[in-house]
Amino acid sequence: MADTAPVIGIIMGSQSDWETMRHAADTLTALGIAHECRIVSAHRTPERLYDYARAASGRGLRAIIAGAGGAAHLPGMAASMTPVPVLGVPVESKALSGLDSLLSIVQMPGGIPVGTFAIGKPGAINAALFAAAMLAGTAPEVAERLDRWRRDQTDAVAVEPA
Ligand code: RP5
Repeated sequence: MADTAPVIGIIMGSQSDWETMRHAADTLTALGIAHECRIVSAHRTPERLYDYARAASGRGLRAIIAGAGGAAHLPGMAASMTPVPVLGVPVESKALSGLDSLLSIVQMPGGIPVGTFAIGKPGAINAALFAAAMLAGTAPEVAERLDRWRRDQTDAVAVEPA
């Protein structure tokens, strides 16, 4: 997979977001989907964000998973500069437990959509699964791996509590 061009970009506002966003990366790895991970901050590295978003479509990215916390403008800013669908993951913040991140990402004014997921690890996992589902329509091998992932999840649920 290392030799395959990434089709999903995972971006995050800070190194401190990696603890959350690595779950998106792990999920894509489990599904055999080529991806890349980058630290791209809307306010600390705005030119890096501009360059990343502007190049995304031409580089073949099919979705961008963007995680940020606090005044989390990364997903919306990225979405404003690319036609590639952006899936936003609100990272749990220290001050407000991620409610600030969630509202910053979900409350986009009409016109520039950002698909918004749950706060923290569940959101990172689900953003990756959603990206996989987006690819599955044109990639039968991804559809098959996603089906298997869901079957395995179902099989792992015990009938009785231990
Ligand atoms: C945001 O500020 C990042 O997405 C991160 O969640 C938050 C805190 O960043 P650090 O101060 O930990 O670098 O831009």
